[in-house]
Amino acid sequence: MPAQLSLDLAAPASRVELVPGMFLLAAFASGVADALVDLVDALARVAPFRHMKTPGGLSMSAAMTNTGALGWTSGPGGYRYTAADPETEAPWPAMPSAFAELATRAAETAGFPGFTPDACLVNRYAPGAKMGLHQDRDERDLTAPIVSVSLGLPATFLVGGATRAETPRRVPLAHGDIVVFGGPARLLFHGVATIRAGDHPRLGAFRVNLTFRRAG
Ligand code: MD3
Ligand code: FE
Repeated sequence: MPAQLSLDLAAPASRVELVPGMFLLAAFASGVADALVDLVDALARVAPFRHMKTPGGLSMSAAMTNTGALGWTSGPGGYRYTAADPETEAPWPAMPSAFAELATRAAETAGFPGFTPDACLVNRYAPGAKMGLHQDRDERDLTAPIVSVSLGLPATFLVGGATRAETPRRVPLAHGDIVVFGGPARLLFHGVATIRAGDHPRLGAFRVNLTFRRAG
């Protein structure tokens, strides 16, 4: 089944540049979204979702896990990418080829050919969870884009500016939507507004976000 996922990406992609370097590919993953959720379920049986602590000791409201050669972690030592899951000391589970292929195709559609992710951070939000405004700058190669796939409950992305002071723009995202951030958008401040209660047919009371990166 995973090998066939990419064949289902038949719908012509709509591509909207929301701010320079940031592209919304609405419904790009709709045809494979339920299969992606199956792969997330399998991943979470090996590397369970957990609430990481910020360097300051606060528990993050989104639960996280990773797949790929590198995984993003947060703890008393700061933010870093590691090859092993600190909970089990085992390597993070290998990235499913369907994940990597989807990310590569989405990046290419947005104008970033040759994107080969080595890390996929999986964020899981229950109603009430959110992600505060931050920049993603722990990756070695900041010329590579980030590809974000939204699954389950809808969310409002907050897309700010180059400084924390700018009022963020609100972008609604639904199951199957993909956003690609590259070039001038790569270091923008961004976050996720508090998830509202809901019942998604496949994910129930959860939103899951796959964030593909070139970390190493
Ligand atoms: C880069 N996750 O994991 S998707 C994260 O929906 C994260 O779970 C959010 O931010 C989530 O670091 C958002 C990734 C994202 C969104 C907006 C961006 C990356 C971005 C804007 C500029 C640059
Ligand atoms: Fe981020």
